[in-house]
Amino acid sequence: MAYETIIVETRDHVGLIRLNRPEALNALNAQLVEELGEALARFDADDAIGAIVLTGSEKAFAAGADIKEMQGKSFVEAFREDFITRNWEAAARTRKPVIAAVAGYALGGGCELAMMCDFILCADNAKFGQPEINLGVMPGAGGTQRLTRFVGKSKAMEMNLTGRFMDAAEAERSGLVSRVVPADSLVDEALATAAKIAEKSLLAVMATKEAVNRAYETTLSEGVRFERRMFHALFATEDQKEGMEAFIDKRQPQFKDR
Ligand code: CO8
Repeated sequence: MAYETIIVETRDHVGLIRLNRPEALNALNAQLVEELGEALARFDADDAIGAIVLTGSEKAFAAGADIKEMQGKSFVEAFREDFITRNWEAAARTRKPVIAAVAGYALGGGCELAMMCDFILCADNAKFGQPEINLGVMPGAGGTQRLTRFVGKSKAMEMNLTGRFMDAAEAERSGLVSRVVPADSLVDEALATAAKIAEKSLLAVMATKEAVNRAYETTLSEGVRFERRMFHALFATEDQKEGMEAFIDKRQPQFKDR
């Protein structure tokens, strides 16, 4: 599949997707969102892939939805097409882990896209923000919801109401990102992290991802019950037998994702 707005590569068992509209700081237009949805779905369905890295350039992960494309839209158009929701949610729908590797700007829809991934590694030059308020609108893809869950009401409210950007240190301090790394090693670090995940049993990885995500959707007692049931279910896999046997035999496990 020939893509025009993203670059897709495979490194060992990791799928790497780079957003690639340098002329617009990777602003997310309809074509990019469509292509990204397609690439994520392909990696999700590819048995050779165990984890996915989504990144941009050193200057921008993505500076938001494409304002030039969006500007002329009417309410009726936006509402009838449910303005780009279908593929926007692709990162959140992917069952394999998706790591956002963010350098430079992650603004508006760019910040929302990063937050749809399973975790965010960022470069020391990263800047996160929800500046939609400056355009006379508000976030439309999770900025008021996911950011609040990540960093708490006070910070999310301030960022959404003022449009102020958060730098990498603040993003790490507030729990928005898992780690900050030097900009020139961001993609390598994200690929190494993804490769580590890809070595595990895919079944255990997917079950773990589902269980952590459940923490955002339900009560503690329901979440813990869900976790326990998933834990029990993994005893039906060959990978559980192999993983525990390998530990006892003092060797590396050979998982088969079965
Ligand atoms: N859309 C379109 N083009 C953009 C965008 C964007 N979001 N961001 C930057 N560009 C373009 C600029 O227009 C410029 O193009 P040109 O050279 O043709 O003039 C080029 O990229 C370079 O940008 P700048 O010259 O502005 O670069 P600077 O380094 O001076 O500034 C900034 C960088 C601070 C990132 C600045 O570009 C900026 O403020 N960009 C807009 C950020 C923004 O407001 N983002 C939010 C957009 S709205 C949104 O994301 C809503 C999402 C809702 C999703 C709903 C789904 C259902």
